[in-house]
Amino acid sequence: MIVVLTGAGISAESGLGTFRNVGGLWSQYDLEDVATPQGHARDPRLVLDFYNARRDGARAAAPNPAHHALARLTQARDDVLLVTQNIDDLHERAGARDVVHMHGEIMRALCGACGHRWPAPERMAPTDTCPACAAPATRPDVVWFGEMPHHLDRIAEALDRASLFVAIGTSGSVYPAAGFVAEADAAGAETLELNLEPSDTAGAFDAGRYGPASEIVPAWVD
Ligand code: BV8
Repeated sequence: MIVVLTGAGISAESGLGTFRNVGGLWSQYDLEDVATPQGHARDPRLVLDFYNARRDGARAAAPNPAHHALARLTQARDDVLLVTQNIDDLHERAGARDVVHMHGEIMRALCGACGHRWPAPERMAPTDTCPACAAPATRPDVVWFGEMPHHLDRIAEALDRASLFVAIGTSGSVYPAAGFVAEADAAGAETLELNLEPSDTAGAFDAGRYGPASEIVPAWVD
């Protein structure tokens, strides 16, 4: 079993912003204002416009060679679990199968009242209503800070069986994703970090390869 965890760094060369690099999203916006339920309750228009802009960016972006390499890996083997922290759909657009979006998907909308999910409209507004229950409680289908990520049981079960865990393009700053390397290590897996430069958690990995994802991920896959 190979578990791959991707973060914002794999989409950087597709033109999508990362969070914690210089000029990253969290230097432009206060995470508390745009990526928490409290921020959404305080100013839904600010939050919906933040995600409208990121959805526009994701639609305009194209998968890069790193996304395509991982797609080839998931097509060639049936013992790979591709987990992403990213909310863009570049893995899917590169042809990856069964992508596990633990932090949700920006291309989908969610009704906070009934839990209905549907393809997000071009622009979401606070006045939108749910197509299933008509409640004015729509939001992007993403996991905010303080909210439970998706598919944690499936991920934990895969980490427990993993012989290899590979983290790609993530700073290892956000939990519980940042704790996956320790879970894999405890299960006896080999752990590898593929990143632009050593992350703050590089020391937790058995090995690391550094450089742009579009170069080092195909080199690892192929
Ligand atoms: C939760 C969706 C309860 C929205 C995001 C301990 C245990 C559990 C929770 C916590 C804990 N300690 C603290 C917490 C709370 C919190 C947390 O972790 N806070 C941090 C700030 C300390 N966690 C939560 O709230 C989570 N939920 O805890 O629920 C619970 C309790 C126990 C067990 C389970 C649940 C929810 C977190 C999810 C938040 N939502 N995203 C959105 O996208 O707007 S998080 C967001 O930041 C991303 O999704 C991503 O996951 C995260 C980290 O970003 P990265 O992907 O790593 O990106 P970053 O910019 O940081 O790094 C990019 C890297 O790429 C860099 O290293 C860079 O060098 C590299 N790079 C750049 N260019 C390239 C490159 N690499 C290769 N090539 C390149 N070209």
